[in-house]
Amino acid sequence: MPVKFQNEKRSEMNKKLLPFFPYIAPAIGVIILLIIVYLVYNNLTKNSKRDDTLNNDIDENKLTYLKSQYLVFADTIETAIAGYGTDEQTIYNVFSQLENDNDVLELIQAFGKRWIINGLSLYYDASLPELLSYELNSEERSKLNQILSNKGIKTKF
Ligand SMILES: [Ca+2]
Repeated sequence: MPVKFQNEKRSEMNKKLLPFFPYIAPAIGVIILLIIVYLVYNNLTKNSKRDDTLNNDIDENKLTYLKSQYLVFADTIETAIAGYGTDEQTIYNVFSQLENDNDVLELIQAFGKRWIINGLSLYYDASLPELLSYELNSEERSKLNQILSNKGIKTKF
C-alpha cells in the first residue's frame, strides 16, 4: 500500500539522520555566534556614520576649522576612550581647541555613532555625548564644562 510504503521510507530517513541530531543545537549556536562576531567586526572596522541631526543649529560660516579637522578631533577622542580607562587629558585638549558652539556641535556630528571596544565591554552605536557621560565622572565632566564655558560656549555635557 502506498501509505505504508511512505511511512517506512520516512522512518528509514529518520534512522539515517538520528546520529546527527546531537550536533544540530551546537551547530545553530556556532552559526549564531559567527553572525554576531561578523556584525561586531563589521561595525568596528567601518567608518563612523556622520550624524546630521544638528545641522539646523550650526552656522557653517562660524566654524573655526575645516570640516575634516572635526573628524580628526573625533578620532582622537575615540582613541582616548577606547580600551581600559580613559585619557581625560586628551579629551580636555581637544575641547580646549574649540572656540564656539558651532565647533562643539560640528564635532558631535563628525563623531556620529560609533562602535568602540572599551576593555571587555562594547559601546555600540554611541554618540559623543553618550560616551562622555559613560567615561567621565561628574568631576571630570565639570572640568570639561568649565573649559567650554570659559570660551563662552553654551553647550554642556
Ligand atoms: Ca575606556
